[in-house]
Amino acid sequence: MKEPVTDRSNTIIPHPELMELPPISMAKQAIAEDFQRYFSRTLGRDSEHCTNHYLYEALAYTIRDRLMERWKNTRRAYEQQHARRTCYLSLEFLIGRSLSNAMLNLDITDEVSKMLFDYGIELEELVDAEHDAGLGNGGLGRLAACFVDSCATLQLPVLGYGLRYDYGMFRQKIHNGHQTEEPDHWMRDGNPWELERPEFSQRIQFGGHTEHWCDDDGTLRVRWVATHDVLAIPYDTPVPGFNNDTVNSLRLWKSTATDEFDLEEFNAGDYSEAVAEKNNAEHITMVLYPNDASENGKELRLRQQYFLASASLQDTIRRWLRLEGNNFDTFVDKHCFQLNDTHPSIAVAELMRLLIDRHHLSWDKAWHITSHTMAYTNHTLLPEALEKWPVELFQKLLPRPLEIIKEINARFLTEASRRWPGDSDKLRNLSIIEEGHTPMVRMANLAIVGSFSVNGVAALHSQLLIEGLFREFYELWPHKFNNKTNGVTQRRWLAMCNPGMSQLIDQHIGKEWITDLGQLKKLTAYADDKTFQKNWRMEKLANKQRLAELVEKECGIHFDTSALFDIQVKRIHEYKRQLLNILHVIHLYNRIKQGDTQNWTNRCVLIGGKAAPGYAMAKLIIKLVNNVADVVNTDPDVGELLKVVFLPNYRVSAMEVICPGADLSEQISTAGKEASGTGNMKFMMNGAITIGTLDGANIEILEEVGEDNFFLFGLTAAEVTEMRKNYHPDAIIAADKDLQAVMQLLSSGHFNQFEPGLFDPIIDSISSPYDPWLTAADFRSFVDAQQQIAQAYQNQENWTRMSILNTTASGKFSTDRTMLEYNQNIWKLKQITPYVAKDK
Ligand code: 26W
Repeated sequence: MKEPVTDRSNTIIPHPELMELPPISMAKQAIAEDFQRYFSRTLGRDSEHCTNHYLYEALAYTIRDRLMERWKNTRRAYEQQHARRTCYLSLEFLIGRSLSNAMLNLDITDEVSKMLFDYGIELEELVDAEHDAGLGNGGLGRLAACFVDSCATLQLPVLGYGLRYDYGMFRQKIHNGHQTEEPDHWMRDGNPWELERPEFSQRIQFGGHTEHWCDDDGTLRVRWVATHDVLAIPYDTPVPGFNNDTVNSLRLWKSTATDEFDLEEFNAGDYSEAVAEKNNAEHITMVLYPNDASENGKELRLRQQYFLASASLQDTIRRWLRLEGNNFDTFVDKHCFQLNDTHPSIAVAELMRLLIDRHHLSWDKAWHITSHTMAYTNHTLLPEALEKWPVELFQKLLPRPLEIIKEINARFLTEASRRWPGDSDKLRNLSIIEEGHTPMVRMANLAIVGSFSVNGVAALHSQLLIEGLFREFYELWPHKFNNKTNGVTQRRWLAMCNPGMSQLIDQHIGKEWITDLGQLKKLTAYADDKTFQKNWRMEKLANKQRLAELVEKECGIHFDTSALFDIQVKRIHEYKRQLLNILHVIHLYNRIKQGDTQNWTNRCVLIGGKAAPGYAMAKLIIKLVNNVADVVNTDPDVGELLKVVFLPNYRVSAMEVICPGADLSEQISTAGKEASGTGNMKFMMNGAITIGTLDGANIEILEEVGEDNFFLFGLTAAEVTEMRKNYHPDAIIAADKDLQAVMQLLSSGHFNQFEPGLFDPIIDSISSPYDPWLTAADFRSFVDAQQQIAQAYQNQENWTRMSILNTTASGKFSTDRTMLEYNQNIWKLKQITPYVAKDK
């Protein structure tokens, strides 16, 4: 048995006075004193070395101090009350910035702002000095961040577990219209929000082999030996609740080498090899994988997944042993592990291993615990995103977990064959191991077999899961399957990012909506009130102004705030159909060139989002958007009628400026492909009107807001399935003059004068009978809906009314509601009030 990784956990008992801190004040004067002290003493800066970054850092420490006692009190309350907890396991937490969020939750934004004003400093400048923590790709990662925010506000004992990547989501630059990627070293200037906890480090095993042996009692045991171990060091980030003294934790693991050398290698003179292994250890948490849909099967990715699962489970068991001793009888009552997609689903095998090999539980006891604590959330219907790992790779990297997976599978298939005797097709589909030339471990099957709950993220998505991808599992275990429609946190996505509109709301219905979004319904009474409408419009205008400034700075294009702001921001993917959007832009451009501009509505189109670096088609779509933008924006015939930009480096902090300034929210995926969408909710909350297909949560948005306040178009999911069987885009193009003209402009090379043939793959995909995204099929209905929108925008009073009604109907889409549903049906946690911090 190896030594524990660190002995810094030896606690000493200090004099109680050491822990007796005077209460911390929230008053302006006290904040000013701390701010000054951090700036001058801790950071050692003076007037000659005064950058926004140092001022930001001093402010961050000042604010963090005000979270610290609350943080400790929260932890203490959970421990002393032996609270049942949920561990939210996710390879991604797309946090963005933390400063404004912390100030909002402590309700000290105004005091801080005044304090800085006295020194001649603008709060916004310091806020902008913070780098985004971009530890996620898109929807799934941001959802995890919204979830932990809501759990803190709801005072639920939920602990986020993730990875502390040195490099987050790449920085996107645009060169000659092409995407290029730059590494995002987001912690280069330090990260004031995290607290290292080396005393809780864990050892993670890789490689080696297993030995089966018999202990003194004659019990068969397995040990996993000759492994190459890596250390996992936890870093905690505070997650403050809104005005409620709760501060939960997000625990992110960093990988580092153990202090051991391979002595044999070393003595054999292979010093560099022995040191190289250290390097390998550090690599595990070096970088976030930037793929958000297709799985690429890299070994390092599997290492990341196991590293997260093992470190988090060992950490949970460590805490259990400390608080409850070596008895696992009530472990199930006190834990739930929510798996954010299949990415951490190796946790099923790892918990089995820890319970059996380390803590000597029987298989049946260990399985009871595992299958009653694991719960799995699916986030995608795209088959190419379903994770599979070669058995061979598993054998090399994780031989012991693989043995356990095989045993789980054998027992599971026995159970399944009792239900369907002799139905080998069915059993083959259900099996965790996919047989074939390269046998594979199917992570979704492992997750479903090992979990007591399986959920989708919007009503349609959950329905399609049980009808399609997971049908046979549903037949076996209908009780496991459920829906939990996504949400977003209104603290960040309305209160923080749209202070003007928030204030207007407060003046009419008070502040309760910040923790009870359903309250927004009360605003409905003002939807027809002319004064309220005017004020609403003024706020929207100010937000559009702010967005226009961002566009001017990043793209050098002027957006006139009286135009319709038409926005699509999200990862670039064919199924999300940025292409359909740009076809409409080309159509508008063509109308202008034809002089067909009667009754015109000026429009500013913004598209933004990152393409996975290896996704050629997505990158080509970015290039097309940029080329079309160049042609449109420089054509004197077009002028103010139409502007188009591709906004580079879309990220959380950009969305905080974008969604308050949007008039129109583009949610135009091929029906049945977008699991939920969450950008759609942010736009709605901020009073944008949606143009959308019946897909994901759009359907629920439409249900809430009503069809008078939503622009619906396109085929339904069922129609998509039907049309795919017999799809003839050429006939559609031939029958539609407008689409024909658009295709003509594209194939004539009008947007690639000096790059002949560049867009051929795009042209081919639109005209292909095998185009899975049916872009041509939805063109006509999209253009018609856009035309209605252009007309509707000319009636500003009615548009404002629709805008207000979108905000007032957005109550359902708070992650507070989502978390309450997870809690009612899956987690069953008690809300816990921490001991109140002593403030002056
Ligand atoms: C294997 C690589 C990989 C990485 C990430 C595959 C798939 C993913 C995610 C499933 C991508 C993702 O973010 N999915 C989005 O999740 C959101 C939150 O539930 C949904 O709102 C989006 O519809 C879904 O695309």
